[in-house]
Formats: sequence, structure tokens, C-alpha cells
Amino acid sequence: MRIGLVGFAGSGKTTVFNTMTGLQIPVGFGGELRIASVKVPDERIDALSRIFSPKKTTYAEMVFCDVPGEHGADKKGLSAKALQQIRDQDALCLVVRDFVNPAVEGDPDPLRDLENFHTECVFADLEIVERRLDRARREKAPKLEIDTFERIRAVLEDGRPLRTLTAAELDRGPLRGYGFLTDQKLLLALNRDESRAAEPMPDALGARLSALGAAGLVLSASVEAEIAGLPPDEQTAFLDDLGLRESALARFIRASYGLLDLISFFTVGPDEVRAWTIRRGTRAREASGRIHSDLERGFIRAEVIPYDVFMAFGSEHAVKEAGKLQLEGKEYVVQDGDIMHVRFNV
Ligand SMILES: Nc1nc2c(ncn2[C@@H]2O[C@H](COP(=O)(O)OP(=O)(O)OP(=O)(O)O)[C@@H](O)[C@H]2O)c(=O)[nH]1
Ligand SMILES: [Mg+2]
Repeated sequence: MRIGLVGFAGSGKTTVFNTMTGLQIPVGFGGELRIASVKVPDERIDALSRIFSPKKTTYAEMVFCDVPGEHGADKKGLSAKALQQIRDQDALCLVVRDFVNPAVEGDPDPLRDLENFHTECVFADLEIVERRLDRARREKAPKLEIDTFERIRAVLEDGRPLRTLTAAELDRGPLRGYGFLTDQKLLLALNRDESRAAEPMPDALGARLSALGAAGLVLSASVEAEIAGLPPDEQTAFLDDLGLRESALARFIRASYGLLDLISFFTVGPDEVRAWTIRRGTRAREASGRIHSDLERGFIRAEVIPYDVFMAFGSEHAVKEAGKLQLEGKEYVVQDGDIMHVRFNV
């Protein structure tokens, strides 16, 4: 699962990347594509770790990729190389500038930048569709396939992103491998000047985002980068001063998690307390395969304690005594925060 920080030059992507990763990549223009994995902060793991005092505590991880906003030949839009790098991501976080950057011409205009980015993605997708249709006709491809591509061409020509089509409206099977930009999940990070970090998202921008099937959040990357460098107790005081309750890092990671429809389940014990990432809707047998393929192969049943239940009773023993331990089969849909112990036999 790789989330790409994407957008136009000078919008603050590398600054966001630094905040998330604790790295200190020089900001300014350009640079290389960079990838780093980030621990997903989770208070539930902190609490479980205090209770079990395990040898090792492992948080879930997410991978972020800083994609430079290299311009195309017109000096405005994105280059073909940048678009290809964007295509390679599993989901997109569009960092939009809402601060004055002396190195970038023009006042900040987040709605315009969102519109421009969307238009570039629509055109890039249309190009793929046209090429595919040309070839399909030449090769006399099955009618069903041609129909699908003609249908998505109509949607794109209408300026609509493919991501707004439900699974019932669009069978994505034949589209796999094309990497349509408008089908990627999209989170907009409105990157503000620190003085306006606590102001809400403007209504017009919020409305446009929901029409595009995208989510949004507000942050101030440069100030967050400073906060990330402070000791934890000073961080809270600094956030209070800005009128913020929580660091953007935590909000951002949660939003990304939600965007990808990811949840965590936990394994606990004296050796390790650990979070595992799965897609919402994953069943117990498949989820156990995240831990080890033997568990999936030899799956017998899962002993499940929801996090809140565990905390209410304070120990596995107390949960069992109270008859609250859930014995679940392979079809059980794992819930966010489930503490799982898998019984298996290989
Ligand atoms: N005032 C203010 N300046 C910011 C903020 N975020 C980034 N900047 C500044 O904007 C400039 C560009 O930031 P970068 O993070 O390098 O931008 P980028 O999106 O990575 O740019 P490219 O790599 O060229 O696509 C730097 O001088 C940052 O210090 C912010 O939240 N507020
Ligand atoms: Mg950069």
C-alpha cells in the first residue's frame, strides 16, 4: 500500500514527507522521488504494550512516496514522467498550496489547483482509453471490452472521475493494470500558512471534493515539520498555541488509513504486541495469513477479543471468565481493534 504525495511544484510535498517520516530532505524545488515507511501511531497499541510489557512492540506501517511535481514543457502542468510516477501509486494525496510561495508565480488558489490536477488526470486517462480503443478495433477485441472502454470514455469526456462509479456501475476487472489516475483514491491536503492552520476547509472546496469522490484535510506542513522535531511534551503545548488538538501526522495517517479502507487487528503476548493492517471486510482466515501463511493454511478457528472488551476486563483471563471470548470461524469478518489468537494445525 503506497500513498503518493503528489501535486504541483512548490506545494509542500517534500515538507509533508519530512513531517511524516522524520527525515530532513532539503525542500525547495524538485529532487528525486523518495519512498519511506511510516509507523502508524495507535494509542491502543501503546495501551496493550503497557499491559503486556512485551519484548517487542510493533506498529502498523504505511509507505509514503514523495513525487516531485516536475512541470511539463508548458511550464505549468505536470510532465509525462511525473504523471507516470503518480500512476504507480496505490492512492493519492494531493498536496495543494494555500500559502504564498515566493518561488511560485501567482496567489494561492486551491480550487484552481484541484481543478487543474483533475483535468490533467482526465486527459491522461482519456489518452489511454483512446489508444486502447484503437487497438481493440484493429484486433477485433470482444464487444464487451470495447463497450467498457467506450463507457468510461463517455464518463471522462463528461469530466467525471472513474472513482465516482460504484462496482455495480463499472466492472473494474478489465481495467486492472491500466492505472487510471481518476480511479485512484484521492485525499486532498490543503497546505496552509501557519497563521491559518486551524481554519476549516472552505465550503466550495469541500463541495467540489465530494463531487470528485475525494476526501480532504487541512494542515500546515512547515509548522508540523517543526512540531515533529520537538520533544513530545512540548509538542502538545505548541499545538494548543495554534488552536490544534492533534498533530497533522496523526490526523493525516488516520485519514490515509480511512481512504484506503484499512483497519488494524492486534496480536498480543509476552514476546510481541503487534498491529496488522488489513482491508475492511477481510475474513479471519485470510487475515491470519498476514501473520503467517501456515496460519491461513491450517486455520481452525480464531479466538477474538474486541479491544474495548479487553480493556473493560483488563486481562485475557478475566475476559474468558466472563464468557466474553469470541470463538470465530474462517468466515468471520475481522473488525478494527480485534485482538486475535489463531488456532491452527499444519
Ligand atoms: N508558509 C509556508 N511555507 C511552506 C509550507 N509548506 C511548505 N512551505 C515552503 O514551500 C516551499 C516548497 O516546499 P516543498 O515541500 O519543497 O514543495 P514540493 O511540493 O516538494 O515541491 P516540488 O518538489 O518542486 O514539487 C519551501 O520553501 C517550503 O518551506 C507551509 O505550510 N507554509
Ligand atoms: Mg519536493
